[in-house]
Amino acid sequence: MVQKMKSFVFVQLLLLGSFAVATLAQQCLPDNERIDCHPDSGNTEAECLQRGCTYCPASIPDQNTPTCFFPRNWGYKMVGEPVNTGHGFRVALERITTSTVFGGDSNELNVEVDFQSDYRLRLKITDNQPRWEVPLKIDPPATNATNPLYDVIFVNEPVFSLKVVRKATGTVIFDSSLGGFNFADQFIQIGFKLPSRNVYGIGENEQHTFRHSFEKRPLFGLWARDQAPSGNANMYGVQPHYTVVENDGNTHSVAIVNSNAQEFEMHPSPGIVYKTLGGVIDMYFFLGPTPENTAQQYSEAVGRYPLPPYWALGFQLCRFGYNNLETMKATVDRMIASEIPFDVQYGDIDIMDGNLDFTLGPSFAGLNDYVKELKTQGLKFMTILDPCVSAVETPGTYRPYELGNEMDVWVKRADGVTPAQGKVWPAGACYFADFSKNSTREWWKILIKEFHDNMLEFDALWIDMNEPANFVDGDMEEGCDEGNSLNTPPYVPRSLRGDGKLYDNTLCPDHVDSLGKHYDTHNIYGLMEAEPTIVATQEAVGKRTFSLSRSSFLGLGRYITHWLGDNFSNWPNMHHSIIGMLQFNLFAIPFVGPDICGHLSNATAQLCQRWQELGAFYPFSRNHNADGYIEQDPAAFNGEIIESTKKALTVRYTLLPYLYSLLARHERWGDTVARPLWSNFPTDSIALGIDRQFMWGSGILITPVLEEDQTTVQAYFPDSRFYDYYTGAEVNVRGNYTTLDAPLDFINVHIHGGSIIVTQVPAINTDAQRNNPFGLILALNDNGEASGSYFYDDGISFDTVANHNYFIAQMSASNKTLNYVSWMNQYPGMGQMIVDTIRLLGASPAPTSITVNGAPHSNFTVLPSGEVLISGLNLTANVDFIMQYN
Ligand code: MIG
Repeated sequence: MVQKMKSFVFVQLLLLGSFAVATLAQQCLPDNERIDCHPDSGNTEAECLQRGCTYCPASIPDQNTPTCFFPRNWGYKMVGEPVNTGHGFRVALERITTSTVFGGDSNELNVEVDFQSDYRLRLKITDNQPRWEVPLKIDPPATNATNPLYDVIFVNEPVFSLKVVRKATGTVIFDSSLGGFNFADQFIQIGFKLPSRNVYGIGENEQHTFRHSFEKRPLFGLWARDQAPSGNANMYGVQPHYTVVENDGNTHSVAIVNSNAQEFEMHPSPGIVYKTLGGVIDMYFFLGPTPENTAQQYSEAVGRYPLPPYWALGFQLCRFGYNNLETMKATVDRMIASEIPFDVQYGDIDIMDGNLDFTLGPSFAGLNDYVKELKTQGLKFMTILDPCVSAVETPGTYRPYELGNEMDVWVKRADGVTPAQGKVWPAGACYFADFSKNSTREWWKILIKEFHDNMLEFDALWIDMNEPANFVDGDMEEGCDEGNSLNTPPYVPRSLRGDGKLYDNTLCPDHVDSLGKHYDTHNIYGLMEAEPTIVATQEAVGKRTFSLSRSSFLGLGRYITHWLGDNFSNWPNMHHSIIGMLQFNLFAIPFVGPDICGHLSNATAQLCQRWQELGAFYPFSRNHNADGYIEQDPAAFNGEIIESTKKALTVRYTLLPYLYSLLARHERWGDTVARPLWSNFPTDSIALGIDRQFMWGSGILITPVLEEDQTTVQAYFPDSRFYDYYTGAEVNVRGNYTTLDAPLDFINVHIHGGSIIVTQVPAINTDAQRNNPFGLILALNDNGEASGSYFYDDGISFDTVANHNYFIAQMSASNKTLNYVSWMNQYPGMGQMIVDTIRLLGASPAPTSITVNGAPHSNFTVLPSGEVLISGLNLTANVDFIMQYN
């Protein structure tokens, strides 16, 4: 077919008869090797040739193959030989192409490859001129490079390119000979081939499959935007980071530290064509080789998410538009009455007076007393702040504005003096806080502290609208000056929403903050707000807390976490939420989840039922609704939905110490928490494509129903032992799909053989549950072995890890013996905790006698599934024990 099309095109061209066209036909590159040389509008043959590019129809129609593409010899050549720097190489480049795409090309470049450790490589390309570089904190690797997992190969024909090779396998994990390399003031592009089509990550966009498709060259634009999911539109955050599972299961990831407006094109070679409108090329490669090694190495560089308070793992409830305290109370009351496990209640901007930060409106008078009352019941309260502060209140009445003026905290217009005027939720103009400034951070801290001490004893704060979102384009009074190339760059990626305007629904690119131009700093606005917010909230609250941010950038997870932003109450969005959750785990922001039951539009009862079931397994589990839609807290629905929500959340609460341990592991080692099946089974080719199931750590597999009116679900089980969480029965399918029953009130959960999982007797909230007895699920693998560990602390003090105030148990089972060892025993409360039950799965034939520390223990039953349920152990949790089952 391909051959046929090619010759067809060729014959057509020859028939045209002109020499020029025949020459062109000879220069035609195969479709899969072309990189678009005319991504901007106007794409005639004449315009293409004028630009110095090649014009030629595609061989195969309808694949978004460019007809105007870069010739192979477009780019730069090395000047002299690469210089060994002792920790890598430096190469000088000079531009050999006289044509230009958008002008402003740099003629001389400097390429640095820095062998930072055996597993971490940095590639940086600059033009030796002062240019914007992201002030991102990158931590050094634990060890220097002594025997790197990679080689770097420089190529100079037909132009400069480089390859990164995985030494152990010879796999070329990066190869920029794909071409189309440009380095111009406002247009940098690098195209590179990838070693497989198993590519994940890149955000934030709505993605319909976790593994990327390369068909028709999908585009992902990155420019932080207040944008609910709509196709692959650019959304709230910017995460230029992708992970590749190579064809043999080795894994690597790459972060591109660039904060300008940018675009990833999934190129059919397979490869990526990366474009950015500024900054430099600064890429970090993490060589793994396992998926979890890769996540650990990436998070080591950009920072790991600190352990949240234990209560943050509980179920949380929010809505925009309770509108008054009575409605909020009625909602909480019915939650409590229905006995749905529940830890955190939120107040959104409707608790404010006229949507003004740091105020309480008259319809929420009495909220502070209510919050105090909630705390006596073990509940927590969280509220919200927006970054644009009303600038039009009566003088003397609004301290945030007046103190802000005094402390000079605002983002400025291009003159660097006048505050930029935005329009968001408050009635009139507002000024955007410039969080890159010390004075602003100080101001934010003062206000958060005063708000907490004088008005509302919140336990945590949530920051929204920090893309930053603006309801007008640019400055409310002036718009944006269209006469400069920051506001109207020569090229804006066509995948970005906003009709080619970077300032659509945000500030003007020529607005300024203390770091530079909004053109460069836009995408780190949320990151800049994150640190002062968590620092101030910790100081105000005086205990461990956590915070959510809508916008994100590389490294946000070092400070705070992210919820997936607005979504829709529909079935496809429920599926996509799994993809978003898995992505943010790859981005080192593991404590993540979407708005359960969907934010925008009315949730149906069945959708909300299924979503609450799935939602019990998001690391961050919060139901949140937008104003104007029907109530969707689980207790608002009928008894069946209440019951199934309760059931699913009871599983969550039973597994909370396991979830907490996974988060502790992330903080310490950088592992993912919710992860795709391929993280545990990277050589399983089916697992590589699965995004309707996911795992917690390596121990738990979750298989939700994601479609309406279905009471069965297709579940894939990798070639390993799995057990039904509820019955303990072993799954009788391996390395294959099977159909599972999934009645409306039920979510399938399975335990992976080889794991030892800690559980806890559940209660109505974590406050009531925290000291309940632990249990273990001991799920044997094919060799009759299993292992695991768990972490526990007081769940609320600062820095328990840094201060060594925690407990870790190491557990391993083999030869019909479980060894439970307290590996770290510095949490004083642990002596009051007990391990009371063990569910032994996969012991066959079933044991007839059980001993604990040599003494017979008769309190056990063999269930019909084969599970051995051992009860009444009453073992002090920080004392080592040995259990034998024969
Ligand atoms: O323009 O604070 O994504 O979670 O409820 C909407 C009101 C502003 C957007 C957030 C949403 C929140 C809402 N906010």
